[in-house]
Amino acid sequence: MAAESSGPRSPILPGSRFDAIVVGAGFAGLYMLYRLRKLGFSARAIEAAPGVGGTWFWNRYPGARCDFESMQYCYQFDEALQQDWEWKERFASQPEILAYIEHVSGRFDLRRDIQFETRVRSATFDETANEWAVETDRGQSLRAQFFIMGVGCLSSANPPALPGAEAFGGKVYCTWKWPHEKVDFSGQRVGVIGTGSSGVQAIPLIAEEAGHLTVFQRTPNYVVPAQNRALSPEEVAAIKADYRGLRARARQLPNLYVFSRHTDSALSVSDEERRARFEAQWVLGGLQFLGAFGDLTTNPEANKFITQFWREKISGIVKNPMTADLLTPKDEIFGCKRLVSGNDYYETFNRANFSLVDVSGEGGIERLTASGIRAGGQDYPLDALVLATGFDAMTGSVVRIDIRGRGGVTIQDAWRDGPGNFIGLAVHGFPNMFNLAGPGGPSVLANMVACGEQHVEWISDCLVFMREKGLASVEATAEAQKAWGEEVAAAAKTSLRSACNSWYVGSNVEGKARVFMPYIGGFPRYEAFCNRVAAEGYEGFELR
Ligand code: NA7
Repeated sequence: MAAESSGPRSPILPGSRFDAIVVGAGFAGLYMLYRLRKLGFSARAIEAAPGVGGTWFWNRYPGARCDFESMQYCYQFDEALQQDWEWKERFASQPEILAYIEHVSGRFDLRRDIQFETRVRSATFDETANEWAVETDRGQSLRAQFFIMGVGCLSSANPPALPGAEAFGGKVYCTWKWPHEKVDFSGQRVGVIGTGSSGVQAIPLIAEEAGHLTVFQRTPNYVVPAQNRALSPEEVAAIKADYRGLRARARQLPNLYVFSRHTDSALSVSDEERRARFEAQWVLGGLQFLGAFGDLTTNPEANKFITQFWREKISGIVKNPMTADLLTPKDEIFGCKRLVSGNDYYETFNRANFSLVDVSGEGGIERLTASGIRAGGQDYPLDALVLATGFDAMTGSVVRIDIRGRGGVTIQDAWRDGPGNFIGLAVHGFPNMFNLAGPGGPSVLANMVACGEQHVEWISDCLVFMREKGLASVEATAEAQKAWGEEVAAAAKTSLRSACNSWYVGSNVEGKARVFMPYIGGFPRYEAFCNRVAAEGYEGFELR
């Protein structure tokens, strides 16, 4: 487990001038640091947490687990590393992932260039020197030619403004900043707000411990059983025998992820065949359900079959018909919000110590009181409240830094109408700045670790190119950025996901511009764009 923040704050490391400053020591930031160092660039990573891991450092709530298979949701840049590490479960738990990231940072001695417990407050581009002036919350002034953000897509929390919060006498826990010590809910009356991945993963485990658990649900989600299990030595050995082959196959797939996927239309088969296919994907478990047919998230007719299937599944599991009905998504488009991969989620609602409260109505949750929650005119007494209310996704962690590019333009202004960028990596007006695995790239729609690696390698190549040519700055042109924005928007139009509310379009954050942020055109097409740009001498960038 990561180092805890007991005792004095992590020391301030010496040095104030670097080739690159990397923000964040999660999967992407760590690999960026490794790569920069290997290529002979001086680099410093700045990390707010007292340990490595990024989102996996903070999100340590009960049940936290990845929804991508562990043997693919890990680095591939080092063959010995991927051969040596032994994943225990098909879908790794947060402690296992954190242990892995800790192992990587130790194996490559990365910590010595990471300044922990420090936040980047501001980054200002100095047009005369062609470098970034970076200020931290510990009073440091650092400078670097390149400013590279690995700040994560799901790391800036979006807590609801609940009236009366200050009056509540119980304890409040947030899934995104869970205490490091075990929280004991034994015998307590616990409330959970939020039924996205975090809530769905935490609820069954909290229910086992709590005296009574009340879930306040605004929107029912599609929850597919993860079918998690221990990995057998035979399947691990089979993957390791051709790990490179598996990675190469993943690169040819839209989500950079090998799983059972069918490309035929849900409309092209009989009712029985369709039902059997859904059943088979359900048994396979997890996000693979999306691969049942090729048109589930593009064709409304195909999408509707899922709603019926889910209704039957839920009513087959949940005994109380009213609870089953509340849990059933009705008008929600399947796949609009991220499909949730859970363990024993629907089964948990058969417990005696459980209540499900619908807060989808006008007033929703009215307020917190001294002793609990008031919703729908009723009081629900609580000793503890768990918030699992999600994130200001994809842009939140970027725009909370005071970033100023050419002419003092802020990133908040530049992104007022959405996170414009070129191939997801760079923003016009912000020379020598790169953003890892964020909006404009496949990122959250694909294997985030592998996407991060591709970004890191692309940026590294670009920096080497600049060093060899003696270039001072690289900046996406306005034209290239506009054209890429059109490509991202055109790809989004083909998916039902762009037309409904979710964090993918920013609708969960008040006032946020509504734009489908990730690139849904598929990883192979995306990578081809990136490679073409590089092969043509960084076409679409102005090099000075
Ligand atoms: P999500 O998926 O954004 O889920 C947040 C949940 O919180 C969702 O059910 C929301 O309901 C609910 N919510 C948010 N605000 C409120 C208020 N004010 N009242 C009631 N309910 C509320 O976040 P997660 O952390 O679960 O998962 C994020 C990603 O991390 C996930 O997609 C995986 O990629 C990993 P809503 O649906 O908006 O009605």
